[in-house]
Parts: sequence; structure tokens; C-alpha cells
Amino acid sequence: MRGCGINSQRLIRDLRDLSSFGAVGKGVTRLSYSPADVEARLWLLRKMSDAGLQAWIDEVGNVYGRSLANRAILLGSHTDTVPQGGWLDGSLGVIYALEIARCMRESGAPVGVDVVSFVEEEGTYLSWFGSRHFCGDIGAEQINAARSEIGRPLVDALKEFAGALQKAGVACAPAHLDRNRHVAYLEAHIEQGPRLEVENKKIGAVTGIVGIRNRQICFQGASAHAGTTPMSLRRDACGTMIRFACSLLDEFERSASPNTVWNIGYIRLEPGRRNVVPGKSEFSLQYRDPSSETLAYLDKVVTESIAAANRSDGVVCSSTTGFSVEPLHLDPRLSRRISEAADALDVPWIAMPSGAGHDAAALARHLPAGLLFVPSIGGHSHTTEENTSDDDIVLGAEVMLEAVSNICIQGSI
Ligand code: HGY
Ligand code: MN
Ligand code: MN
Repeated sequence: MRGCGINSQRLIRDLRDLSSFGAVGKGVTRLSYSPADVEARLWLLRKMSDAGLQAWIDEVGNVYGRSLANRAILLGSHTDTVPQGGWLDGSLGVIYALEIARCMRESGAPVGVDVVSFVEEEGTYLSWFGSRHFCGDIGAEQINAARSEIGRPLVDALKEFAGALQKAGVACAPAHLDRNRHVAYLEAHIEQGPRLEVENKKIGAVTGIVGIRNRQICFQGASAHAGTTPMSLRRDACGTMIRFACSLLDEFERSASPNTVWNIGYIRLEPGRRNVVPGKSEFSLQYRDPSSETLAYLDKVVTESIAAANRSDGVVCSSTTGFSVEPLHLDPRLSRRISEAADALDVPWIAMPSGAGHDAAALARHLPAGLLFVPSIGGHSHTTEENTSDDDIVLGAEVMLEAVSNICIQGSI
């Protein structure tokens, strides 16, 4: 009853072809709803149909391929990227899913393989938008309020996307998680960190995904002439922000746990001219930890630092909270399927947490979800340096096929 094996040439060729949409040197820039993203979705739609799946694109851009079986395991990931990102982040899991669906097509197993490429995992407008929409967790209010970092409304991007589909002669239709059909969700992803390579392992059986906090810290001062305004009369939104940020980073060094990571991703000044004292400034602060208690404690550290900042130089400091999620455990039955498959193929593996967010975290709220990692060379990701050797890519697909075919043939996770 087993299907055919992974066709390694076809797997690598599909990944290379997908990386051509939005190619930037060795990497990719394929932001959700950009022309490159639309082209990649239309290409994937054709690939899914050619693989014998009933395939369509839904109204928010998820590309969904449904097998002929009555019940299915859902395999997938995302194909949108960060700017100057890597060719494998997300794409690996979608192309694995496509290749495994081909392999299992003739197997006659009681559980089939559905394939999905979620849109907007990277949050150009709204993080995990595609996967949360697929699970029915996103409402019109959130969609209407969502903006990109340069202020473009998500609804405008969706309108443009609908026009592009129409121009391509592609009708969209709804696609949603169906608990009577979908027995589990399994995602393959590059590790995006150094651990598998350092420990000389080829597979990560992922046990859980970190919690994430996104805060926007804003400073309101007063614009002024940079030459004639005495220093004592300035309400300098930039100077205050820099002093605040430095003391907050020192506080994080003291307060965070050994598992905490934090990042200031961007800083913005208004009006941003060399001869104007900035009247307004803001920076993005993101912090992650596998423990909810640690995240709650750091939330308090940030809030108290802001209150303290407002007792000083007449510049008003405030903050808003963006996309934030709690840490979660993935289904141990699926991580066991991954480790048993690795053992069966004599592939070295480790159980490990994920420091990156993944669509699997959105799906895990609704059905058993698992995540398989393959090594990232040098641990690089979210950069055009991101890479995994062809051998490790093929090996990861073979372990994933072994795990999935066991589930499909036995009919349960
Ligand atoms: O930021 C993340 O963890 C993921 O790459 N979106
Ligand atoms: Mn990413
Ligand atoms: Mn990703």
C-alpha cells in the first residue's frame, strides 16, 4: 500500500523554480500579495492540480490542494517571505507537502494528503493571517484594522490580489480547516538556527513553539530647528528614545531568562531630517521565550520602564502591543512519528523547541500539529545567506514521507 519514494530531482527542481519568484541573489523577496507572490501562488496552483489534487486559491490567498480521500492529513507551510529572505523559509514545507502528496496518490491509504500554502505567515500586514483565517480565527475587524509597516491597509492588498486572480482567469473559493476531514497538521521547516548542524543531527522532532510579544514604543516630543533651539528647550523624541532603549536593553539583560531573545527590528524618526530635532520617534520591540511567566514578567518590565520615562524630560512615551502569542507544546504523538521515522531510516535526530513562530502554532489550537526541522547551514535565516544542502533537503523529505505514510496507512496519528 506504500506509495512511491521521494523523487529527489523533482523536489529540488520545484524548490529552485519556486525560489525564482522574487529572486534576490541567492535569496528571495516575496512579500504577501506582491506580484512575485501572486505569480508563485498561480504556479503552485498548477503544480497541485498536476499532482492530482483538487486545487484552488481562497479569498485571502491560501493555496489549497485536496486529495480524493474522505479523511486527510494536512501538510504545508507558507511561501511568503521577509524582505531579502531565504529561498527555503516556508517554501521547503510546501514543496515537501506537494512531493509527498504525489508519492501517496496511488497508495490507496485510508487517509489522504491535503496540501496548503498559507499566505502572510511573515506578517507584512498581519502575522499568521492565512493559517488563522483557514482555522476561522480571524475576524473582519482585524482584517480592516491591519496595516503594513508603511501604513498600507491589508484590505487594499486583498483587493489588488483579487484583481490579479481575475486577470489570470482564476476564480477563488473558500478553504477552511475541517475537523471531520483533517486528522492532523504536519509542517516541515528549516531550523533557522545552528543547533542541528552543531550537534550533527539531520532531523529536529519539534516539541514546542516559543511565545512571542510585539510592542511598538512611541515618543512624542516637539520638532524644532536643530541649530537655533537651545538644548535646554528641546523636547527631543530621538535622544529620549535612544536613552530609553539603552536602559531597557540593560534591564532585559538583567531580567530575562537564559531562553529569552529580544530584538529592536526598526526605528523611525519624524520628520527624519538632519537639521530638524525629531518631534516623534518609535521603535519595534520583539521578545520571545518558551515560558508564559517570563513573558508576563517582561511585559511588566516594559510597562514600568515606560511609566518611569514619563516622569522626566517632557517627551511623552507610550506603547501599543501588536501580534502576540503564548508558547505552546506540539502534539507528542506527531513528534514521536517523526523520531520513529528518523530511526527507521537510521537518520540522527533530536527533540527540540522552536525559537521561530510557525503556522503550526496557529493550527495547533484546533487539531494535533507537528513540526519537523532540517538543518540550516550556519544557522542562517531571514537573510539571503539562508541555505540547506540538497542532501539534507532530500533526507528530510524522506523522513517526512516515512512519518506521513505510516499515519496514512494506519489511518491515525
Ligand atoms: O518570526 C518568525 O519567527 C517567523 O519567521 N515568522
Ligand atoms: Mn520566517
Ligand atoms: Mn517560516
